[in-house]
Amino acid sequence: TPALPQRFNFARHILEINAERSSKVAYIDDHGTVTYGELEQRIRRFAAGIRASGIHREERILLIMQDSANLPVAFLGALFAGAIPVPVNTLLPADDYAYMIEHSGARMVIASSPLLPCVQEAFGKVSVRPELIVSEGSANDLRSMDNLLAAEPLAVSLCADTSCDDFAFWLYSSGSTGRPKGTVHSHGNLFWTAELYAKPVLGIKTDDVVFSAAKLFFAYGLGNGLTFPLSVGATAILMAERPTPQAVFARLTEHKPTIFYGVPTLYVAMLASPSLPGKEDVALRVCTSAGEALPKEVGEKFHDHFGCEILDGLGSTEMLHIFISNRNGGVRYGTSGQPVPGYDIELRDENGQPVAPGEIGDLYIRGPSAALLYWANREKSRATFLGDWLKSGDKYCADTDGYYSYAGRNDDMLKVSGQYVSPIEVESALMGHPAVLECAVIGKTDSEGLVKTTAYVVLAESRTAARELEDELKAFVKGRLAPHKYPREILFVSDLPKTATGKIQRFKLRALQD
Ligand code: 3SK
Repeated sequence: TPALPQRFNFARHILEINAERSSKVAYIDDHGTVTYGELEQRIRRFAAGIRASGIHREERILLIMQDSANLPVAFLGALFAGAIPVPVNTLLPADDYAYMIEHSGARMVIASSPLLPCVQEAFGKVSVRPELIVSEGSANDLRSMDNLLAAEPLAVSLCADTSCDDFAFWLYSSGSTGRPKGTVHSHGNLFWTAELYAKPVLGIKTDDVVFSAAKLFFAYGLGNGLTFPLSVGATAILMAERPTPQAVFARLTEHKPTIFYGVPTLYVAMLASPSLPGKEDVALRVCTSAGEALPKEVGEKFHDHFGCEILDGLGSTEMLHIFISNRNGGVRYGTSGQPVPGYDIELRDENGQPVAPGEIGDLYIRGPSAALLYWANREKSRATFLGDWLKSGDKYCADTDGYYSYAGRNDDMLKVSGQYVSPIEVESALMGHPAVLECAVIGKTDSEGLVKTTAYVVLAESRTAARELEDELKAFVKGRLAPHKYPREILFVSDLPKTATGKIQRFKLRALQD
C-alpha cells in the first residue's frame, strides 16, 4: 500500500493519476460520455468558478444532484478549491433540505433541475440565502452550472494545499432520534477506501467498466462510482433514474460493465424479473452488495445464473466504505465476510470485553478511513468516535474462521433497501394523521429474507379499519418523509404492548412475528 503524503488533496491526486489518460472515457451518463481530459478541465473550471463566486476554503456547498458527470465535477472541483462538498439524498422532502441548508451553513447549493421545486420550497423555510445554481438545463433567474464552468480552469499550482487530515466533505447519516448527522470526512479517507477495499478486494483495474445502482450521494455509491474508478482510470456508468431492474438491465447489456454494485432488494427484484438478461448478454466479473445483509439464497441464485459472485460486505457512512467483506474464491453466502486488511474489528460485550466466537457482540471498527466527527454534535460524536475505535451501533457474531454475520442493531433503527429508517420518525409522521391514535413501527422480515417496515396502528374512535385507510396512511407518510420510509404494511390493532410507564414495547411486536 502506498504511503499517503502529509500534504494531500484528493482531487489533485485523481488528476495526477489520470494525467496520461486524457482521451479515455471516465464517465458515461444519460447525456453522453466525458473523457478524463474533459473531466480535468471541468474540475478545474468548477474550482475557478466557485472561487470567483466568493466561496472560500472550508465553506460548504450542498449538492442536491441526480447522478450525472456534473456530480463528480462539482465534488472534485470543490475539493480542488478547498471547499467542502456535501452531496445529499435527492429524494428528501423540503423540510430536510431546509435543515441541511441551515445546519451546514452552505454558501452555495447546486440542484438538478427536476429537484428545483422542492429545493426552492426549502429556501422558503430558511433565513439564510446561499447562491442557488441549477445543474443541467436552466431555470429563470438562476445561474446554471454551465455558466459556472465557463471560468478559465484554475491552475494546478492554485489547488488548495490541503493536508490528508483536512476536512474534505460531509455526508449526512440518519439516526434513530433527531436530525441527520453531518459526518465529516478528510481528503485521506477517500484515498484509503480505494487502497484498502477497491484495489485488493474488488481487484479494480483500469480496463474495468463499473456501474453502481447505489447513487453517488450514498457513501457506498460515492466509492463505487467516483473514488474507485477514478483511482485506477476505469470507466463509470451513471444514470439519473431510479435503479429499477429494467433500468439496470439496459445498462448491463448496453455498456457491459465488468463490476456491478447493488443492494439486496434490487438483486431480489432482478432475479424475479422476466427480463433478466442471460449470462452471455452481460460482461460481469464481480458484483457487490451492501446496505443490509444479502440473503444466502439470493447470492447463490445470482451466482448460478450469471456465474459471477456477489461479494456481500459491511460498510458505514462513518467508515466511508466497506470494512468487512467476502472475497472472490472464499465467498460464504449469508455472511458479511471477513475483515478487510487495514481494518481491525472487535466484538465487545456490554462491559467492553471481547466476546468469544459464536457469541453476539457490539461491533467496533478501527481503520484509517474513519470520519473525524459529526458536525456541531458533541454528544453523538463522543458516543461514536472513541479514540482509535468507532462504535457502529450494529450487533455482529463471528465464527471461528473469522466470517462475520449480522445480528441486529443496538437501537431500534431499521435498514430498508439499504437505507436507515428510524421507526420513531415514521411513527411521528403517522401520528400527524387524524385517524391515528397511537402507533408503533417495526421491521418485518419477508419471505425473501429482507426487512420491510410494518406499522401497528390504533385508530381514533371515529375511524374503522379499511383498505382505503391503509393506502391513505401510506400516502400520508410518503408526502412527509423520504419515499423509502413509508410503511409497506399497516396492521390495525386495538392496543399496543406497553411498559408500566407507558413506553411502547416494540420488541413484543417483533416477537409476534417469530
Ligand atoms: O451499508 C453499508 O454496508 C455501506 C457500505 C459502504 C458504504 C456505506 C455503507 C452505509
